[in-house]
Amino acid sequence: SIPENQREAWKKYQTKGFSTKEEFEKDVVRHVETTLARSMFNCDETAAYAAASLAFRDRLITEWNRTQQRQTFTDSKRVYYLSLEFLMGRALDNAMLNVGLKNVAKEGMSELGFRIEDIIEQEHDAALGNGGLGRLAACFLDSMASLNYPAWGYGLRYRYGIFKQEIVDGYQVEVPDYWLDFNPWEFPRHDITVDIQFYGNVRKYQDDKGVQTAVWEGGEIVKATAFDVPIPGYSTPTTNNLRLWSSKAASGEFDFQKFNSGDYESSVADQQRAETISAVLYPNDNLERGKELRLKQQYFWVAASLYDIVRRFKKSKRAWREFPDQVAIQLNDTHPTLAIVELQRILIDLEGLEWDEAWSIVSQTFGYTNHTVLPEALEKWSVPLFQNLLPRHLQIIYEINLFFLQSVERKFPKERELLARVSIIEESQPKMVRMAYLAIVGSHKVNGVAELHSDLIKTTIFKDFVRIFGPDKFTNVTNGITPRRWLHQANPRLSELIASKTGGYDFLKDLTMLNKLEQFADDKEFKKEWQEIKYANKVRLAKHIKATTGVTVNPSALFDIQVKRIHEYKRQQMNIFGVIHRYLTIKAMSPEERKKLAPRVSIFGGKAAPGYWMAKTIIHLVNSVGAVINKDADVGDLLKVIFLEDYNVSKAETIIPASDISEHISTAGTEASGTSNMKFVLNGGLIIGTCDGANIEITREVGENNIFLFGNLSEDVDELRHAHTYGRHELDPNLTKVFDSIKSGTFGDVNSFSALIGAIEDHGDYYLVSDDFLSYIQTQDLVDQAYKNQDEWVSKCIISVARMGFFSSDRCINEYAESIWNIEPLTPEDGNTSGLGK
Ligand code: GLS
Repeated sequence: SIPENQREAWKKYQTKGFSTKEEFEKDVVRHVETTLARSMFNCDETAAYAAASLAFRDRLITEWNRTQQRQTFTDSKRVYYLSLEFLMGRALDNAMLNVGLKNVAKEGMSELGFRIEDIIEQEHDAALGNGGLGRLAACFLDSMASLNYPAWGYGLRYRYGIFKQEIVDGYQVEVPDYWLDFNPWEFPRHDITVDIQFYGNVRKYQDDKGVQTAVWEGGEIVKATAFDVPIPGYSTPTTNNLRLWSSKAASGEFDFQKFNSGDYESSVADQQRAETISAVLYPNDNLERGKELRLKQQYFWVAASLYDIVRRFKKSKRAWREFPDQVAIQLNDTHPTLAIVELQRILIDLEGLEWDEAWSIVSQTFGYTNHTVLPEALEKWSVPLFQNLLPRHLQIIYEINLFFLQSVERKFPKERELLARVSIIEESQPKMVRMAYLAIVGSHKVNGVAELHSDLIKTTIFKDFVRIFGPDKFTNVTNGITPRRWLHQANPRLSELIASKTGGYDFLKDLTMLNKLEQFADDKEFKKEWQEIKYANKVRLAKHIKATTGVTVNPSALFDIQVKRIHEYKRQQMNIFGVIHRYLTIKAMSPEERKKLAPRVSIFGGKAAPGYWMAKTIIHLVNSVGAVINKDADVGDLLKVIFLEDYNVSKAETIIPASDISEHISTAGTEASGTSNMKFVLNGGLIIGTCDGANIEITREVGENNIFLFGNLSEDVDELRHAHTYGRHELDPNLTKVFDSIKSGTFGDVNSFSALIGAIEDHGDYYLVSDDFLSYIQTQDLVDQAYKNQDEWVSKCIISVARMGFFSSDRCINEYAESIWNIEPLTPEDGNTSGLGK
């Protein structure tokens, strides 16, 4: 409907974004001088980072616009990925590499007087997540854009991401992470707002025709404003969108009347209460606490996202029954499960559909991914809390449950206990809403994140539901990682070496091409280069260790790394007990024996949830052990123990490429998948691990000779736990010696660590540390021996990398797209885009 002459004018001045060094420099200088109001005389590295980012942002937004127009014009089915966490890390380096202009930027910045490495370092991580679950969402966004899928992410724009961790006197101290001071990667959309209702009551009435309608009225309104983050695909024309919602009081202003009448505090209270909703990320990984504010966050985010999705669908003027042909919504864990209820509410209360028709649409639209079997992480919400905050939703949940239980009763008429077991409402005091059950009932597919995990959910926590819905509803999609960030960006030299042998950088789009490396596993020249790169990466990490901890480590030593959230089930305590065992062994060795030993640096990193006292105690023990061993001149380089402060995505990019061996040693059956295991192997490090999560599939791919597996199997865990409780629980003698040394005060105040030891000695050793300890230290000895034969070791690393193609998140996203979302890629060649594509 736009007249031709106007179209011409728009087209003529269409923004293109730079593509040459000169254009880039011009954009940078323009941003420094106008957007930032500075000049060449006061452009420091922060300003240079800002200007370079803005130049890239301009480019991305041009592609973003084209992508969105293309998706609208072709009216293609989109997937919406709902995740309460997106652990994005830094954006500039990623944007430069994905659009293929890092070299242009490097040369351009150099001509303007800056080193690109220094500019990249200026960026604050976008840390809107806790750990694996949030980083997975970020890898998925990268893959969806790189594979040209029409996809949106929806999340919350927390003012404070995961806290910054400081180590003070060996203890973790949490410091707020205020990251929004300057964030060039987001576009505030003040025109895109949604009013979100809380509290109030439900009034039911019958119209003239006797039809019952429910009206949710009263309560409180909070405003959601959209902030968009462009997500560039690697070497594709697609730039997708991550939409994050920020909360504000509906009026957006404080109450002047209250202010004038002297009621200062309550004049701003409404506003502050509203802003609290998107203020802070809950810092728990694999733990739910049932706090009202968390439920508020969930509903706020889900309601705003659905409003947006439904509005977009309604523009197409299609019939409601076509909704599942246009829209797929993936629930990243149970956190967004309310979306199921909200869509049902929209359809029956606001759009006037019949219950059954609405429910059929809803249950075809959603897919649910489960990320854990740990009972403490399974979400349950108290019914009274729900009743107060979301009264209409609770009614709908009761209806969903009623119809569901009726169908179960028809199918299994004589099984009363089954009904109680699978009810969405748990008959406890108070009653609880079981969110995972609601998610299963309201989705057409449920998936786990690695084979073992997907099997476990079918045989344990969701067993009854497999009987009810049949096995086809349950499926597996093994997690993956993006090779763009976790190889190309984190390890540019290795990426270059691989490119030189596999025929360019195509392997970054088809990771199975890595298999071409296998033929070089015995190639002397290649192995030498490989080793040099690993050594250089270790030197880089050693510098970081020196700068942050003051400890000097020898880059020729074996680097043994365990970085992840601190959790008893991940068993960092077993690792540090193993380190103490090693220390005691070295101390008892003769000088000759010591000469035969491979020097080792044990590196730990990770955050403990602020309220997780046992996890904090583990951090304290690691630091206390390090303080003693690192000062012990008698041991010297043979053993060093490092705790790296504030582990996050950007630090992971330095740490992971520097590992010789990394530890993935969870109690079998507890780690759903793990994804850092994949990152470490992809960067040419080997793994010591249990038969858990994706370790099992990594073993299948790389071969048993190229991984160090140990410990009990998941099928034996229950029996062992049972034996601890009801039999005599004899500890492994090696572990007893370790405990004795701690108890004798070798590592400082004995009382500090008594709970950690007590959990194993007196409280049933739930995580089976003692049961696996001997196998663990013996396997560590095998690692030592293997490392001494560097020639073979390097071959193992090369073969492993060559066989890692399966673990690309591209493979993973293609599986979701085919088996769950039913969506197709979209490129400018597809459909008539009226010349909108390139
Ligand atoms: C997690 C699991 O603990 C990890 O094993 C898994 O790799 C990750 C992504 O699927 O999800 N679940 C969770 O609550 N936090 C995680 O990191």
